[in-house]
Amino acid sequence: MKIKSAELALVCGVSSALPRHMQPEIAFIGRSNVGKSSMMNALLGRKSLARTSQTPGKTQTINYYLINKELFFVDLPGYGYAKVSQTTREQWGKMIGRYLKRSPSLKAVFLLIDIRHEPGANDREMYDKLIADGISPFIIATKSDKIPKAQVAKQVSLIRKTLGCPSDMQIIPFSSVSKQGVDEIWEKVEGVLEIGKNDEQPFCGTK
Ligand SMILES: Nc1nc2c(ncn2[C@@H]2O[C@H](COP(=O)(O)OP(=O)(O)O)[C@@H](O)[C@H]2O)c(=O)[nH]1
Ligand SMILES: [Mg+2]
Repeated sequence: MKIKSAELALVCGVSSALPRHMQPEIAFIGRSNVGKSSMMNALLGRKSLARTSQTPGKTQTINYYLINKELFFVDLPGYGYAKVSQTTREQWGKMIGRYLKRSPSLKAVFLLIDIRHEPGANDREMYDKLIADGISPFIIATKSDKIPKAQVAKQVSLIRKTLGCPSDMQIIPFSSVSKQGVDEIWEKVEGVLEIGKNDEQPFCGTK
């Protein structure tokens, strides 16, 4: 997809009502610091549309980026950041849960996992929650430039095994530095949009 425009169109707080619009939504979720903002910027070919940070746990809102006026990238708050209170963490959990259940235009979810590590309890919980909600996510193994190429397949297998993904669920190695995976992810997004085009009712392609 050629990016003609991309802008932060809406920011949704913990208690705000979820917006309703006609454009489909593609959501991105993952542990705080997993590389979500960097990935969105890499996908959009922008340096700093989605703010990246050295300080994890900064995004406490749901950010809607409108792309070419035709779809939204939805940046969900990063989970699993230790240095916030239990109450804040619960609020985030609820916010994410509410979004996943209620957003009528949600078409697909990308779940980001750091390729260097075995998925943690939070990642497994998120994966299980998505599956329980009837959403089969696309898994992105981020920061692939940080490990030797020869280890990529092994780490991908570890992610698959730890999360319990079915063998036909694709896990896409990605790096916002080398740009590995950018084309594959766009292919997935475009595929989902294509499937959704004929639906009267906005839906999640995998719901
Ligand atoms: N080497 C490398 N570093 C990355 C990559 N993606 C993100 N980072 C770094 O990881 C940190 C967190 O990235 P950010 O995109 O803000 O993560 P977010 O909290 O998930 O949105 C920043 O210091 C980024 O520069 C990547 O693909 N490769
Ligand atoms: Mg971020």
